[in-house]
Amino acid sequence: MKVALITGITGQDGAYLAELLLGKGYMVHGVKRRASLINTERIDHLYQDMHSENVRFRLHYGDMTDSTNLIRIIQETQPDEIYNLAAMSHVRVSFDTPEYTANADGIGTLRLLEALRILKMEKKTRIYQASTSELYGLVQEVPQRETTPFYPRSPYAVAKLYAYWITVNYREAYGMYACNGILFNHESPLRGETFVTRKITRGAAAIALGLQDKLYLGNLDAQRDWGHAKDYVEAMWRILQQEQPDDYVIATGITTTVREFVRMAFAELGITVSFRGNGVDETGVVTACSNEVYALPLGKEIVAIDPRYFRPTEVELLIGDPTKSKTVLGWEPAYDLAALVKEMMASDVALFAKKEVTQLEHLIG
Ligand code: NDP
Ligand code: GDR
Repeated sequence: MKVALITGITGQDGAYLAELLLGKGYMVHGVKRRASLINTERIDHLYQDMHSENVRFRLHYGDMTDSTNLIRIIQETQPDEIYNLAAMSHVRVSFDTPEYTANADGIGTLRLLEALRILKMEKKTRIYQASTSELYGLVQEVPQRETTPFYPRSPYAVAKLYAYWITVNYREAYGMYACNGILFNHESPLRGETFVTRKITRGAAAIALGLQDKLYLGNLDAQRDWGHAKDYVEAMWRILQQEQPDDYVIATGITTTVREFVRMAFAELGITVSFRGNGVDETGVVTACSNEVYALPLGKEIVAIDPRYFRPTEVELLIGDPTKSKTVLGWEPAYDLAALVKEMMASDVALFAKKEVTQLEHLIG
């Protein structure tokens, strides 16, 4: 039985990847931070009683800022594959917590790689590094591919740049099977509530159900290449199954504005949004509402700009070229953006209907 260790298992990707690997017969170990409240909702359905036989899913307390802890977990679990997904992953928040972000997202990767060397497991264990399209930052070339120069635009992206290169360096210096997946934005119903897609689907559901007045957003002009997390964790696994270690862009090749995502989300509910004005004065207005269930007053303003959500330096345009991953990995996404929006919208409407959601307006992101 193959053994995998996933850092960041309580996150969006960790949950989908754990499910995928369990389905493939792996023993899955996950690293989880201690929190004052239990935060395992995304993986609770995978839980197996530790006392029963043939348990294939286990969690270990750990943190990317704690070397000795990581060494011990790797020594105990002896993984064939490590998926390093743990990170302070919110770009705007990284401007508030730059030092911590560098430590967890940058040096954290080094800690894992060094742990493998210290334990003399550098030839046994394959390691996947969760690299990001944020590395491209300020546009140098579109579509962005494996050879496009990097120009990071946030403390998050700069930390991830270090992680990217230390992964390449350990591959070249020590012959480790260490790979970067340069993943473009990927979303799902499990996406954190402060990332823009989930914020929009959640906000649209709450507005339609009369639970929220307005949705406050930042830069509506930003363009992202959005895919579904379920498709992207499949690519992570494929990256570690190749004969030779390498780095791959994972993307759909299609880019869409935040504004268009807003339109698509509300359209799922039968609500037509039209935008007026430019820049900070831009607002969304309901001009028509074809669905009686969510009958909002005509002309009601439902989207407003709050400059708090602007970033000091923004990444305006991301569009990836997935040619290499399609040809070498045979990877093909099953979801398109329309199917993704549909699934996220349906999930958030159902959550609100079940009253499982509390308002989180104090969260900025
Ligand atoms: P999430 O924010 O949903 O999950 C991040 C995970 O990392 C959580 O399990 C979190 O734990 C954990 N974590 C954070 N800090 C630490 C730490 N110091 N020690 C241990 N664990 C920690 O991110 P995603 O699942 O969306 O992304 C997974 C990875 O992929 C991240 O590295 C992200 O930067 C990267 N990425 C994501 C993309 C995307 O579009 N989703 C695109 C490209 C790269 P907790 O639950 O306790 O907070
Ligand atoms: P991103 O994702 O920064 O691309 O990083 P996010 O969803 O946060 O932002 C996407 C774009 O939307 C704009 N935006 C807003 N963003 C947020 N969060 N909240 C808002 O109110 C808002 N209004 C407009 C942003 O300015 C941005 O341009 C994600 C993370 O998952 C990273 O970890 C990952 O590396 C990259 O995707 C690829």
